Amino acid sequence: MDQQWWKKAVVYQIYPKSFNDTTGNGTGDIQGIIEKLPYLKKLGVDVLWLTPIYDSPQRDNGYDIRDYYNIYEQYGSMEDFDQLLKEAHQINLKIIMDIVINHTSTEHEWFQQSMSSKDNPYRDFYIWKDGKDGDDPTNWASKFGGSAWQYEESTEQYYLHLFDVTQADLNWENEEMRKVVYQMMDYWLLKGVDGFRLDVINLISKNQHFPDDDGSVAPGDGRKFYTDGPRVHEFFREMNQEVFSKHDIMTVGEMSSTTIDNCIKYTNPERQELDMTFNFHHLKVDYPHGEKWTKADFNFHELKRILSTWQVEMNKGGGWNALFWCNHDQPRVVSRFGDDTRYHTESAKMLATTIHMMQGTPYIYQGEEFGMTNPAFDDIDDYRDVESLNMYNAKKEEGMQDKDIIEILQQKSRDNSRTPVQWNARKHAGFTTGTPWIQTADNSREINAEQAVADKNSVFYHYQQLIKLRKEYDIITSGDYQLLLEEDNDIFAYVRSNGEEKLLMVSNFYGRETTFTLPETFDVDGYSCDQLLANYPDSPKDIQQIKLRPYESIVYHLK
Ligand code: TEU
Repeated sequence: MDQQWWKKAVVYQIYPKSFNDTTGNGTGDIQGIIEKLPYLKKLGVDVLWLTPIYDSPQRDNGYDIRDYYNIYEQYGSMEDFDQLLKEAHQINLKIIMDIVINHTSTEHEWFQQSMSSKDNPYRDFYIWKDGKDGDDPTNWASKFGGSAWQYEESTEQYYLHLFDVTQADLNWENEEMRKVVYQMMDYWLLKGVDGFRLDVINLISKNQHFPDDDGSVAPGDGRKFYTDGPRVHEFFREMNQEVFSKHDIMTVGEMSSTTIDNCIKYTNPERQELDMTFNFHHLKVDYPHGEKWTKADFNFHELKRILSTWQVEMNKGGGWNALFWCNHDQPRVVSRFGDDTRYHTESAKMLATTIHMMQGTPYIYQGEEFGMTNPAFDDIDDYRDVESLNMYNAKKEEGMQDKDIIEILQQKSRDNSRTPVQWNARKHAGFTTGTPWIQTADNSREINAEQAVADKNSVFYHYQQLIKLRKEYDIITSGDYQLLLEEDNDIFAYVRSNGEEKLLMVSNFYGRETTFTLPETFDVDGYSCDQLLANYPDSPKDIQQIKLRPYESIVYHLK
């Protein structure tokens, strides 16, 4: 058994709520996933990551878990899940679960117990503190707005919630709590799931002094007191020993505001913590001065610099990256860094190539494989996301005009990626026969899976090709990475090298023509050069000087 099979795997992320509804209740379900297994197999992915499907009041679409041992009833039953797992395994698709163990829903039994009295055995499963001079225990802000502390009158203490007020942070200092969490994880692995995506897992260890933030980064920030916290590596090693090491699985940690040094430690196999990490630095290049909630262009130079630094440094330190543009918290990449109208197909393919030829394990988010776009909702009533709604209310209170807030949401809201998968050109994009829980984007006639599968030049087949290349060319997994033309304003180009072999990836990131000139330092004497992939039919074969059309992207193999 290849212990590191996930190094050559491609993962497909499913957000079940918006994937495929078979009951007509407007919400996706597990049977809907089963129905689409042949489609996913055709695409060629190896692993499916399901965002949380556990029983939950759905304040944060399942990231608020009420019962880790049950399935959210609108998604189906445990029998449905077992069937999905079995049918996926029959066609060699693995399934990883999203596990949320930084916090639970306040409706979770543990929290209900914990809240009931100070001497309840579950009290210490969560983080309860006295107030300070009649105020919150610290000045930390919740990531979804407002204070990170909520006062509970009955026991006259505050509990910590880094996210929504209904998402109470678990107390990882408590050994008993850790034990029952590990048992729960083991339950899923014994069922046969193939691993975990661990939600905001680098936030589990809090600085036990609970200091106030001095506001040097942002008012009441607090992140430095719980991000990559004091005992986080110790907890991962324990989790690995107690749970992961007993199974042949993959683990990917979602790392909020992390550092390369920590991610190397998290994922270097010698340390026995996790297999790979998501980080988000490359997706903050349109957050000027770190501010998400503002309309802004993206900084192309920063994008190249950040992705390249992570490529080089993680490799040097023996770590492993998860590669991605999209997920359920991020806007659609073709709308964000590409052109979702005139050059929709070209730019969607270009972006796919640029990320897939890097070192790491690529993740494709549902709909990305045929170029789904942001929906550009212009009415606040179309938005569903708790973070977006909180932000809307906060900006309103600050006196911002409705129109201006909507413009920000159209660019930044997490709902941009949560609209129903556009399966075909029929009503509600073929997602449901009922009323979808969130509106579909209005371009499903032109952009949908059915159309993409019918067109051999579609974005879908480009992704299929990228997945195949990863299996055929070891260099994609193992080659070193070097950024070329760092200062170029239009071109993202890099070389992967592996002994005598090289891959050259060249992408034009803009809708204007430009010319790539091979740097003199790049010695190609004695190499023969093949073109592996392109997004225009007749792209140039000679790599000395390449005239690039809008969003043109080409991969060459040199031997
Ligand atoms: O997200 C963690 C997280 O911090 C973000 O991606 C967050 O949505 C963004 O920074 C807000 O601006 C994870 C999940 O992916 C997300 O869906 C959950 O809401 C969150 O954790 C809480 O469980």
